[in-house]
Amino acid sequence: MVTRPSTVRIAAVTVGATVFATLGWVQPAAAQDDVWVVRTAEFSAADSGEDAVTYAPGLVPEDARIAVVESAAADSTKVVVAVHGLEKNRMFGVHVHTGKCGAKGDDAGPHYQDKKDPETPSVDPQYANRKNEVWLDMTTDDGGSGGATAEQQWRFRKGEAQSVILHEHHTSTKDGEAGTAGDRLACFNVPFE
Ligand SMILES: [Cu+2]
Repeated sequence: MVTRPSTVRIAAVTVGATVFATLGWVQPAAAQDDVWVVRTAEFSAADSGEDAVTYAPGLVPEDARIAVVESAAADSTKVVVAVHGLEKNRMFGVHVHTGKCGAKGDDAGPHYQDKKDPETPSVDPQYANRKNEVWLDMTTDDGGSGGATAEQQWRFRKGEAQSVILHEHHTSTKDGEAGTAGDRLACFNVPFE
């Protein structure tokens, strides 16, 4: 019989303009479109159904942690990711994907693209690039921590960007394999807005 650790903790908080308004904060008129999404979690087993799952426990252990922050204004979006407890001194490719995490890495679907490539899979650098997609490649330090920030001059279409995937290696920019970063190692559900 397999018992799952009871220490898995998921802290998930979305702090939006309405919350601040409820608390009595003065909301500047220009900030109506502002978005502030914060998600943190510990990774769990691939078949756990949790919001953060690992497909490669040797590289992304079940007690590793991830935090993602989305901060968006009128026509721009910033995404920050931080991780802890991953394989040390290792390169990871990281992207925003369209679908939700599942028991298999492929469940999260392709990369989110501002301008959608008519061809799939999208490996054309004209579409599969760091301006049209959200790339958050990172290299972990001696302690297994890492982080990255991406800034875009556009906003997500609501409901079309739902996860962050950690990949095997940094992201290629070559024609014919642009956007690819090897196997999917772990996935984290983030409801980008
Ligand atoms: Cu990806």
